[in-house]
Amino acid sequence: MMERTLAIIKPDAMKAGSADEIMNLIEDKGFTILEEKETTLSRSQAESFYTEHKERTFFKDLVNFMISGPVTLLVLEKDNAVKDWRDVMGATDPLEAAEGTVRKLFGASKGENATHGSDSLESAKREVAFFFPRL
Ligand code: 3AN
Repeated sequence: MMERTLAIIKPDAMKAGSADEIMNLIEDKGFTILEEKETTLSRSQAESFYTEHKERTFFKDLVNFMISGPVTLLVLEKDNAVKDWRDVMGATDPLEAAEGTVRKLFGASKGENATHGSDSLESAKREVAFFFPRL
């Protein structure tokens, strides 16, 4: 089924100058980049985007990291996009991510792990609408 998912190139990968390389990899894997927007998230935007994690111990660190610099928001489209983008990203912890995955290539730690991807079709719908209400 044709799906859309939200990807975020996080501040660590932006700072490292890896955004273009990551977008090339995304296209090489067969995704169409429907939307691309560089922005710096406000604290309230980051808190409401990650609201499902607000009871987790790392919530404050996560929000502080996500607002620490520019990010690139991407809407990706492809057959089976949600799961396929999670597979291309690799495990949350770059140390556990498979060879060739984005987090293995560009991530440093569980927090600074280069990219975000929606974890279900439902989340994808919410997350795409959160940043791109027109879609
Ligand atoms: P994923 O993004 O792979 O679905 P989750 O849902 O476990 O991972 O975590 C949500 C976000 O919180 C991730 N993007 C990750 O970078 C961050 N995170 C997870 N665990 C930690 C941690 N121990 N310390 C800091 N940030 C974390």
